Parts: sequence; C-alpha cells; structure tokens
Amino acid sequence: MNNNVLPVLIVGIVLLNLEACYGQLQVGFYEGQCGNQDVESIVNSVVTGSFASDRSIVAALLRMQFHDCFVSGCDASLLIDGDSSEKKAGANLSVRGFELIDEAKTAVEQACPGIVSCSDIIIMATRDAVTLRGGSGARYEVETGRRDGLISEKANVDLPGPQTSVSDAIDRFSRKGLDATDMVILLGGHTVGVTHCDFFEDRLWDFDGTGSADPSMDPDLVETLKLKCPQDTNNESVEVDLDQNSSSSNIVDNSFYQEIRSSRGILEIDQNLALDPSTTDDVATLANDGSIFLNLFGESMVKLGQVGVLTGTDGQIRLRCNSVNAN
Ligand code: HEM
Ligand SMILES: *[C@@H]1O[C@H](CO)[C@@H](O)[C@H](O)[C@H]1NC(C)=O
Ligand SMILES: *[C@@H]1O[C@H](CO)[C@@H](O)[C@H](O)[C@H]1NC(C)=O
Ligand SMILES: CC(=O)N[C@H]1CO[C@H](CO)[C@@H](O)[C@@H]1O
Repeated sequence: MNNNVLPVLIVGIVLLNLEACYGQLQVGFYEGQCGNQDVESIVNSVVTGSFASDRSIVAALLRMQFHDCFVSGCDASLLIDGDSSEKKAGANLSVRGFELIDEAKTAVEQACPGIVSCSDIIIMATRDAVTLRGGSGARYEVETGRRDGLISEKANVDLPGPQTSVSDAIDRFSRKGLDATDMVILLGGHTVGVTHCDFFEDRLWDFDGTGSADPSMDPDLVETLKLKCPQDTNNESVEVDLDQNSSSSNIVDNSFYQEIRSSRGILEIDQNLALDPSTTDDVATLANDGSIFLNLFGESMVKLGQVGVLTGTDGQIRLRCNSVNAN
C-alpha cells in the first residue's frame, strides 16, 4: 500500500469537516459558542420584554428582515448609520425596531463578546416575534452563522413598491432564489402591521388616471378609507391595517389571504395576489388552511434568511450593530 494514502485521506477528512462548519448556515450554530449560555434564549428574553410594552414590534421585525435580506443579502447592512446608508432610502420609510436589535446585541455581547452577528440577531428576533403573535404553531427553527456586511448604500436599495405588478414581483423574488409560492407566502407578512395613505391612496381617488377608485377594492372599504385618507393630503399619522380583519390584524395567521380574496387588500400588490392567475391558487390554498400557512411561512422565512449571506471568514462580527468595526 502506498504510504501517502493515509495522510492524504486524513487531511481530506479534516478539510471536509472544516467545510461543514465554515461557509454554511446551520440550525444551532451558536450552541457551545457562548460559554454555558444559550444565545437564542438571550435574544428571546429581549424580544419578549419589548413585546410586553409594544406589540407592534412583530410587524417591525418582519419588515426589517425583509428589507435587510432583500437588499444586498441578510447581512445587517440595513442597521448601519450614515448619510447615504440603506436606512436613508425612501423605501425604508417607517422601518422600525433598531433599538430592540441594539438591546439584544448588548445582551449577547455581555454573555460572549464578538461571537454573535447582528444579522443573526435580526433573524432570531423576528422568529421569536412571529411566535409571540402566531402561537407555537408559528414557531420555526432558524439557521444561524451569518456574518455582518461592511457596505450599506441607499443606492443599492431596490425593493419592489406597492404598485409593482405580480409578474415583476415574481421576477424580483426569483432573482433572490425565492419562487412565486415563496413570494405569496412571504407577502403573508402583511397579516400584521400598518401602512400609510401615500402607499395606496391612488386606489381610492384616481386609480390608473381614471379619476375613480380601483374597481377591485370593496366599495365600502373605499368609502371608509377615503375618510381616513383625504385626496392629496399626506397625513403621516394615519395608519391603516394591512390585514383588514379587525380581530386578527395583529395576529400572524392566514386572515390576510381571506381578506384579499374578499377584495379587502390595501396595497395594490396585495390585492393583485388574489386576482393574478399565477398566484390566485396559492392564495386560495393559504386562505383555506391556517396551519398550512403557518408551516409554510416559517419555511419561506428560512429561505428569505438564506439570501446573500456572508459566512465563514467573509464579513465580520460587528461590535455595534449600527456601524462597521473600526480597523
Ligand atoms: C412585493 C413585496 C412587498 C411590497 C411591495 C411591500 C410593501 C410594503 C409597504 C408599502 C408597506 C407600508 C410601509 C409604510 O406605510 O410605512 C409595507 C409594510 C409592511 N411589510 Fe411589506 N412589502 C413587501 C413584502 C413584504 C415581506 C416579504 C414582508 C415580510 C415577510 C413584509 C412585511 C411587512 C410588514 C410586517 C409591514 C408593516 C410594518 C409596520 O407595521 O411597521 N413585506 N410593505
Ligand atoms: C392626521 O391624522 C390624525 C390621526 O388620524 C388626526 O388625529 C389628525 O387630526 C390628522 N391631521 C390632519 C391635519 O388632518
Ligand atoms: C377574522 O379573524 C378571526 C380570527 O382569526 C376569524 O375567526 C374570523 O373568521 C375572521 N373573519 C373574517 C370575516 O374573515
Ligand atoms: C426616507 C426615510 O423615511 N428615511 C428614514 C429611514 O430610517 C431612518 C431611521 O429610522 C430615518 O431616520 C429616516 O428618516
């Protein structure tokens, strides 16, 4: 037997093992990395604490994960302060929850400095918030092991807008590795939270230049919303629930799909999901079965969490979430 085979084999196995630890996400990445402390529990206590005084953090975090992951990958670039950082892009209007992430970061840094990335904190905190508002059926295991990005530029922010067509939105999601069904499921994030008049008032007053309301919106809803959003006024303090079922507008469940099937979607894209031939069947399935929705929502959130991640030795573990580490 050739004497060289065994050493080569051993080196090969060691390299394979290293590759399993580096360069990919995994469930429980931080297990054993933080002394005897459990990173996911530390984050969970911060989320639970914030939730007790502000239930709207669920919507805030869901939107934060979407905006972070969709723009240059899930790398916490959205958290970075600066005159031209992602935070300053028009599309981020009202992205909230930065204080909660900072609080969780402080807590994990106390337990084990320099180990836990800000990008993973967004992912863990969002999962915890979804569970608080959707119940144990909404809980999903998250993958961790992301590292934080170094670049945050508002010029890179290319989020779809509320008037984006369904086919264009499918196209944009597919470029991130998310298929049409993932998109329909993820837009179910609009089962919580609010929007402001400027994102949909064209549908009330002058849809597509017709001078009248969008015929796909329930006329009673049009009248109610016209009172809240008078034409050509931009009252930033008016908030309209994205899920119009008032008994579940702050609960993570499938009622959003039932509402859009009843012509009660607020954003044009939301309404069109129920109408477009390419998404209408998925909407029907999700509207009809709440536990299917919760299961699939978790799966699609995990997929969203895989977009453009930095792992291994790429990026860095930021010391403070709002700025890259000084050299
Ligand atoms: C085509 C894709 C999407 C479009 C065009 C879109 C658009 C919007 C718009 C216009 C708002 C209102 C912002 C405001 O008035 O301040 C909003 C809010 C929200 N979006 Fe989306 N969104 C999309 C996908 C998603 C996804 C994938 C998620 C999460 C999984 C999500 C979660 C949320 C949540 C929770 C809110 C409410 C935020 C709050 O109450 O603070 N959105 N979205
Ligand atoms: C803006 O909306 C808030 C909340 O609905 C309301 O109290 C306030 O009167 C409105 N302001 C104007 C100028 O219409
Ligand atoms: C509103 O949501 C509640 C709670 O999820 C549900 O029981 C009810 O059927 C929904 N109502 C409508 C009209 O969809
Ligand atoms: C255009 C806009 O609303 N930008 C906001 C983005 O987020 C930051 C931080 O919350 C705000 O300060 C900006 O005003």
